[in-house]
Amino acid sequence: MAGPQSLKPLQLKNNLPVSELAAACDKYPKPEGHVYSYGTAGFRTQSKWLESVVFRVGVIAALRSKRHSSKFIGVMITASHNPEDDNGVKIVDPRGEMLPTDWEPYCTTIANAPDAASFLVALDDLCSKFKIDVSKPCKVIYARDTRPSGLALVAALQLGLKAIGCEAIDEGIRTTPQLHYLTRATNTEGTKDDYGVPSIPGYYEKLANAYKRLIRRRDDTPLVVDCANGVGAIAMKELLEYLPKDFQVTLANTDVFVPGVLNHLCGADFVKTKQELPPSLKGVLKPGHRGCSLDGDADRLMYFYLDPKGGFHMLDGDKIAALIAGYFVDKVKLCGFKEPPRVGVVQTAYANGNSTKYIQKTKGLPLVCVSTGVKHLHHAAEKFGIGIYFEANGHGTVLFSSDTLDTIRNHEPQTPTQDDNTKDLKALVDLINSTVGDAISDMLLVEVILNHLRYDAQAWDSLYTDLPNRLVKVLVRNRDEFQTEDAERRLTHPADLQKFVDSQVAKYPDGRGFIRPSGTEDAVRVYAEAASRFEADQLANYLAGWTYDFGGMDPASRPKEYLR
Ligand code: 16G
Ligand code: MG
Repeated sequence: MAGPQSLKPLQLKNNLPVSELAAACDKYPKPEGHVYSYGTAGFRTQSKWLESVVFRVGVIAALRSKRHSSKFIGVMITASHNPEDDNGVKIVDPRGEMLPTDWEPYCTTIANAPDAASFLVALDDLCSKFKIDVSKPCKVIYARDTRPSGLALVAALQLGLKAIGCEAIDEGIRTTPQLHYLTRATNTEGTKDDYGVPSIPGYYEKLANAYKRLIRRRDDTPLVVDCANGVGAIAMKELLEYLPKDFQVTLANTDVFVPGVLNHLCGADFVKTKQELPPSLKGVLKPGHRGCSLDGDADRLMYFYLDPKGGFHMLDGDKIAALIAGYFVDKVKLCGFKEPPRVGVVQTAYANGNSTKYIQKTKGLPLVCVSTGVKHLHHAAEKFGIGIYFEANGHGTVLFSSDTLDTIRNHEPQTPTQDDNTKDLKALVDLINSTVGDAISDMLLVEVILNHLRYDAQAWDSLYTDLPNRLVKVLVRNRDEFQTEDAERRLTHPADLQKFVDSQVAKYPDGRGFIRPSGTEDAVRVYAEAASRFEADQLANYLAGWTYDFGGMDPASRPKEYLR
């Protein structure tokens, strides 16, 4: 271990508090042989491997704050929908966005530095590369989800912040989107971009007041919310104190501090991957009710309902995007703007083919497809006046450009209809958490739209019919051997595998398929859709079988459901 003494010969270019950082680093030694990577969801792995990483993230976040004129940087400790024993950490930028990609490799290098000396050298490189003035003050705001490992990780984070002399606000147990909100609201307080009162009551009041301005007479159809036994349960209970008493809701899976139940057989990821009702909702969700599931950190949302025969129907991120997009395009028309903001939609390759068709052909909206991961969707959505982005897995939100916000603010309606709709649009801006996908804000938005359109779940579902699809996770020797282009819709390597995909897909009516390396797991994902359930499954299994073999795995151990 490198103690402060052994650091004497280090020649650093930046005036970092070397001895404080080195002493603190030695308290959280990096586990030998473990390799970390700052990916789509920050650092994420089993919680027992994370203390050294979270300590170092504290220091990086502080440096990012120095880089950003001492604005608050957010740090969220969560592993979202992953198992309870996992945890993770990610950095949130001043306006609530994700950390820019050019910092990611530096985070990875810093996390993997084997000892204090190399940790300091890596920090020094970061400071030089991004011209960080180390003498500036720094501020970090942080929160964690309900995972039991969160407390020890917070202690590691605090030591990192202390070692670099960072001012810090501990927000305790919060949803990921709440932390994004707090980061932006704290940084914009009292400015022309004021995002709201920078407190948790401020967050609930902003959402609840906007909801009250929007909602017309409510029908009596109850909503069942599956809180995944996670932090969303706490937030939902708190929010209900601010909502009108006639907001009929049943909260399910709210066992926040019972070990082992987080995301277990419930939550948005369970619903999306299994395409079935969480067993705990049997008998709770009745035909005609609406149900929705949050994930473990409440940034993803899935809706569903039972038909009169009890059949399960899922309304995923694509259905949510279609509902919101159709609603916004009509709303904007009704406001009577001289220069209406351009409404557009961003999806990924996973978007159901029929959702894409509905948005482009039926609603006539511009649509772009980008690589998986919120940062890609968010940036693409910023290019529209009103940019709606959703992943099929239920993560998404709506962004309003600053020009659009000015247009709405300065608009002078000429008729009572224009006036009503402009008021609605102003309230929608407040209802939506634009910093990041927010399951709770999205849920209120869906409830408002269904209320305005007088849709029940079935009417919403009938906007278009999902093409049957199948997602398969395939283990391979090395996922880096799989490289893609065209927003992950085509493989550049192995090129022969892409030729096979093309030849297979062509055989299926409405067939579509792609293969991409996962950004969060050591595996490759295979997606296929086709006109019938049987064909979608068959196409996915063919692609999986070939992926397995091209991935350097032993054909003799190929799972029997894969086809060749
Ligand atoms: C992360 C992403 C999510 C994406 C998923 C894909 C964020 C905040 N989350 O959870 O958007 O859908 O990764 O995982 O960006 P995969 O690369 O393993 O398929
Ligand atoms: Mg999540």
